[in-house]
Amino acid sequence: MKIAIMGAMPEEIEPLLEYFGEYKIIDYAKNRYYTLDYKGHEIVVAYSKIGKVNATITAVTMIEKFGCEKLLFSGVAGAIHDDLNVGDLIIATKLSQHDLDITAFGHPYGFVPEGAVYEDADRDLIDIAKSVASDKNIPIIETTIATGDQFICNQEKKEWIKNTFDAGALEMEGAAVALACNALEVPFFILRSISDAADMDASFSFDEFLESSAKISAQFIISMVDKIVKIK
Ligand code: OS5
Repeated sequence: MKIAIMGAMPEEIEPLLEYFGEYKIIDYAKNRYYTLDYKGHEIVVAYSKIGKVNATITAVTMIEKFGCEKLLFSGVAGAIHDDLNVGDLIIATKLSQHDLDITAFGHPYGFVPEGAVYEDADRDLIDIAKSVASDKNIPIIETTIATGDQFICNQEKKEWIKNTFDAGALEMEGAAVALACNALEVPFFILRSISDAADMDASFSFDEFLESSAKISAQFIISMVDKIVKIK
């Protein structure tokens, strides 16, 4: 089993590399890929750099060049739901691109012809996450994630995303990873820990909590990998 674990920023994968310890480095297409053996399974770790296009390049590279058969994303997100707090873990059930707009042609936001407004995450990986959460007594929230090439730090914009996509959290890469993985028929899972509330204080909260929230997400991903390699 070859498993991809990706983040968008260095801080999102550093706790993983620290935990796994020994790795080889392969530089490809202006990105660095860390390959390692874990309990007899191959793992490829990388951060994509920020945004949907970078995330797509990395996800496709991990699948097509490195042959990864499952992809796990670990990182941070802005909260939409008022009951989410910094450090809370959310898992995406489905994802949508909130900045995709050809509504001028009568289509809904997030939709292009031959596509869909939402991309579903893999049910089996979600079930593994739920079983890890239950084993370890860690609360996780299943929700829709909205993705766009914008750092959201505005209450009005956040409300619009909430009302248009019924999303509980937002970020800048997940739906791109989802689209790439579903197109290539590779099961994927998106985990995020809340770093901010996507409001006027978001950039300050993000700077303060990026590292700690990224660590919370990475620790959960490691437990999931342990469960995945036990099943296989
Ligand atoms: O990857 C981006 C999306 N992430 C999730 C997220 C988010 N997305 C949208 N809106 C929000 N309110 C969100 N909260 C969490 C996080 C990340 C956001 S973009 C942050 C950019 C911060 C930064 N800019 N420069 N540096 C850091 C330093 C630097 C310099 C050179 C190379 C790398 C980093």
